[in-house]
Amino acid sequence: MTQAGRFITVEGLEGAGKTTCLRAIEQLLEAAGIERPLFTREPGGTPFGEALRSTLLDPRHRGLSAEAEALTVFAARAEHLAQVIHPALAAGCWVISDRFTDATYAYQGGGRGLGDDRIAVLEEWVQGDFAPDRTLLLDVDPAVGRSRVASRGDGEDRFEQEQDPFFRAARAAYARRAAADPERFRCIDANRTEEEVARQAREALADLVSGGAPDG
Ligand code: Z5A
Repeated sequence: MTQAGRFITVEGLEGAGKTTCLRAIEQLLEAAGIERPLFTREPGGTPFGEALRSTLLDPRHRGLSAEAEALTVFAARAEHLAQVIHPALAAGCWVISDRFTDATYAYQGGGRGLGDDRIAVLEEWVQGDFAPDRTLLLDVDPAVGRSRVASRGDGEDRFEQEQDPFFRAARAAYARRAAADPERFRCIDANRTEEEVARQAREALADLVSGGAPDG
């Protein structure tokens, strides 16, 4: 059997409910008979990327420059693309990534104030014109997202220690990305219940899934 692989990304602020959304996507793909989907994440997805992730999230690196952050996420991404994403798509698998390059535009571009231009240079260098087929943006009020994460009680990583202006700027940068590319983005109101977020996620992928079942 053959199937065309698709590259789906899920984005949003902390506590937006990406995990819930990924579960809904997994169930949707299974119900549609789409075999061997690959779930991965950024930063991470490879041993090298996971090591960089630990470093990036480590609160001891408080004050790391925006430039160093951007270069690190793209180093992890280059390896992720080469070792995981491109091979899986070439094998006909769907790849679903918890965050990708839009997160760099949001957090380093918006949150850290690096702007879009230098990120665009790195994006072109690392990805060429490769981009997700669909991006689900879980839009949540930063205060709502933060209170959900706080109730998990598992300690704060270096990003979770940031203050409201950082998250508001990241949210605004995500919104600009979505407005600039409505073909690729689907915006989900992530302030709603988990069930409602899952419903919106299924709806946002329905067209791709109906065209992506095995054809052999
Ligand atoms: N980062 C970056 O700066 N640049 C980049 O290029 C990339 C990443 C790729 C790690 O990402 C950090 O990396 C990230 C940006 C940076 N930091 N921040 N912020 P991450 O995705 O691993 O970290 P995260 O966003 O902090 O993940 P998270 O807190 O786990 O968020 P989530 O996956 O969206 O949330 P969740 O685990 O699904 O839900 C959190 C809790 O809320 C949980 O108890 C749920 O049961 C609850 N929840 C979820 N949905 C709902 C609803 N709808 N109602 C009520 N309660 C809910």
